[in-house]
Amino acid sequence: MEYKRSSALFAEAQKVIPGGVNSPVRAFKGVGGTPIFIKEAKGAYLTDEDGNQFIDYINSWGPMILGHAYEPVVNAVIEKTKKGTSFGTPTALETEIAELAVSMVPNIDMIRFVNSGTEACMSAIRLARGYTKRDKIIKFSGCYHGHSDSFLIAAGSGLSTFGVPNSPGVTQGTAKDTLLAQYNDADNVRELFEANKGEIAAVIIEPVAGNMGCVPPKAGFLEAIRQICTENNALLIFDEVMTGFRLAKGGAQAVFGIKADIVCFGKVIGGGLPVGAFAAREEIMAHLAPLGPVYQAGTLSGNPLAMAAGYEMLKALNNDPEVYTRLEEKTAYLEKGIKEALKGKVPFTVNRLGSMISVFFAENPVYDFETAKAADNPYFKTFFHSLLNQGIYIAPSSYETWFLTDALTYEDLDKSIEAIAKVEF
Ligand code: KE4
Repeated sequence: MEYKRSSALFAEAQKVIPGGVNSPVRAFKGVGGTPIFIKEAKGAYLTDEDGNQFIDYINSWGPMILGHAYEPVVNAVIEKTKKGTSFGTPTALETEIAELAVSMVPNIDMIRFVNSGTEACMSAIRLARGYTKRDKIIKFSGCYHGHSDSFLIAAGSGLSTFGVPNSPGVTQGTAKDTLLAQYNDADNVRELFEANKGEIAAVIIEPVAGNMGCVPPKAGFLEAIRQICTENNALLIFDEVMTGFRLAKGGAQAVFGIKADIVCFGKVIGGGLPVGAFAAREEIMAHLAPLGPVYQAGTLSGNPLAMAAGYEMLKALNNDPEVYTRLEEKTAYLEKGIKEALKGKVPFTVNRLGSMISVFFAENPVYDFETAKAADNPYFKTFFHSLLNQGIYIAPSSYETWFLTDALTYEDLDKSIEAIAKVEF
């Protein structure tokens, strides 16, 4: 494949945009080479500026669960645009999408819309801190909740239970209130609560991790975290920016039958436009301004275009619950094909839950950040570029999950499996 146009565009972009991208993972730093510039997309397919076509397994990092340029979303946004794009006032559509989301997701009474997953998670921990009047939070190594300061934290050294900044610009003052735990290790969470009695406001978790590659929870892990939070009067925050409306209509809460106290959304809920949200039972949400003292705001929160896109997306998913069965079957088919294609060639393991799937080039099972790190190796780079050159676009990092779209046909899946079988390591 030729990437001449993308290369030229990348050179231009780097002169005026840091790294040539508006979000770091797009720069292909994890795999090397030049990022491809996409010109247009439809259904399961991307077309880049050189006219190359790709089967898309990223789908804008999750939102395009029904395929790119999904007609009802496109038409709704066009019609809405003609009536004005933003008013900074309440609109009826915000109530309609809020009512629909509340009807689809268990255990929430109210929802507040924002413009990104970062904003949703940042606001959720502020709400949890305001509600519990405690300062500390627990997050898990390898989980990502957006780029607000409290989350850009690495594990502290040795026995220290509090975190250290993992980005310049994050202060020690912020880092000391974020504790790091190992994913799938409930005892580690218990130890942190023991060492910080009465000080922890919340545990925030990706119920199925997707930012160290796809790492599902071990049996009983989420139940244990739920119980520990309840015993310690701390809130359990499910970051469902990836899993929300993807794993099921009701997201991970519905899949695992676990009640979180606050749930964060992004990606699918916006149908491809900038939308995040956080939701909880009324007793918690009543603490939010203007009702309560916990401040949170946004000029374009709930704007008409994003709400139009999100509403059409949620309506489509709500009216066709079979979509989740189709996605389960397609992703299981792909998983089987990947295993057959790679068997005996390289050390690998595949993690999957629903339509989230990752291939790790590691001998052993991957169940947390430490074991995921073992898979960040040259095999992945070879795999990525070989597939790209065969017209298959997967995430340009072994720390990302693939997101399937229902627009994929079994012919697309077979083509993808054949391409995987042709990779030469
Ligand atoms: P945004 O602020 O990027 O909309 O959402 C942050 C976020 C929060 N929580 C989870 C579980 C997430 O996966 C994300 C964002 N995911 C990344 C993919 N690893 C988005 C891609 C990017 O950073 O460009």
